[in-house]
Amino acid sequence: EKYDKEPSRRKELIVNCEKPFNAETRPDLLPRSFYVPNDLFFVRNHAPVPLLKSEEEFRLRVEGIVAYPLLLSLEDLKTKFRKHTVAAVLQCAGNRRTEMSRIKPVDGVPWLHGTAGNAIWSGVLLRDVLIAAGVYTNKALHVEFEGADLPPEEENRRGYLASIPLNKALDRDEEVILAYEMNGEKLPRDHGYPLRVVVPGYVGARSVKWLTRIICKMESSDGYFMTKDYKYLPSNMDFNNVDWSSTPPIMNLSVQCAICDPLPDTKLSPGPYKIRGYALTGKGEHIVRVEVSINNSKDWQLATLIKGEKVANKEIPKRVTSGMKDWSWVLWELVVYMKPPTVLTARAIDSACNTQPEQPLWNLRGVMNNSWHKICVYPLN
Ligand code: MTE
Ligand code: MO
Repeated sequence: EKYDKEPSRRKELIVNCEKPFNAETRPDLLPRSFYVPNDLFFVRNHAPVPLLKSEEEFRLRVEGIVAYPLLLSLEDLKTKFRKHTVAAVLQCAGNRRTEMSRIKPVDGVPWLHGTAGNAIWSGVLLRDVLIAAGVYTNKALHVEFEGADLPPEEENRRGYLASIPLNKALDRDEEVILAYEMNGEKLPRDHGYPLRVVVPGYVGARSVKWLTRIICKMESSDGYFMTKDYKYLPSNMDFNNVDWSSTPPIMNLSVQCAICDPLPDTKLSPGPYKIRGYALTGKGEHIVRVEVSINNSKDWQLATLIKGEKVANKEIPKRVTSGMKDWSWVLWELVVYMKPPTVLTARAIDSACNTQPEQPLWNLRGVMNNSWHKICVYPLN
């Protein structure tokens, strides 16, 4: 059986699909710590988790439009390159898809708002590896990543594929890394052991797990998840008239905000409550404001933002970059007196004044839903 070597998993995850394993964090667990514990972090797999015989045997190939193709062991990466640490949120483009499907059915895993998570990633800068390989910056325009897993969607291709622009990869302030640690621990199998890409500020689909190959190319990847999925299609397209080439692959995250505690449809007696959630954005911008309404979007109050920097009382290592960009989420909280039934709404604004739409913009794949987050709370009896 292809799925009999899967890792063990926490029962607290909300499982949407066992094979391949797809599970989100129960949203009310998310704001409990600034970094989501590894075993509670959402998992988005498209195939069985690849099994590595031994760490010593692992090799990463770096090739394509480069002067010096490389074959690197994990030891090479750890000893020949400077270690880099970045705190970055990962969010699946399908986060909050279920809410969008209330407008009209969409195609994809029915996620709530639990497919986002903040973590500390350590490894080496992709930039350093590409420079070591002598990438031809006058010719190559994209960097393609290949994972060791084989999703059925990839058909006759080699593995899970995605690419990012070479500019993003080479810019040290973008902090794209090849990570072998997550929150200070060895990368867990579900999250890409032994090596994954982390592309800060991009949708999760570009952060390729179980990375085995990097290819510098002229064109962006023709992988399934670049060309026929993770696209924000026009709202008039459905399966009968879909034209995948009409729309580019999604890269940057947009402003997002979610109420995590209380959970939707919770029954509460009247009283003071602390509402909690997360907010995030793309392009290295940071969240400057979260507004919350407890009377169905009539009046708004400012939530307190929590920008944690410490993990287990240890400062995360100072960035070697200019550090002007922010790839983490923020947590937020607001104490209010609630009298159910009522509708709670939350919305965020980032440092480039990006805002969220009031309603989801429906699209076939149900991606990039960043509309105002609304949940209902009901009286206890
Ligand atoms: N990489 C590989 N090799 N295979 C995958 O199925 N899924 C992608 C991305 N990288 C995927 C992958 C998607 S769609 C997301 S949202 C993130 O991994 C999820 O990362 P996580 O499972 O560590 O949370
Ligand atoms: Mo995803």
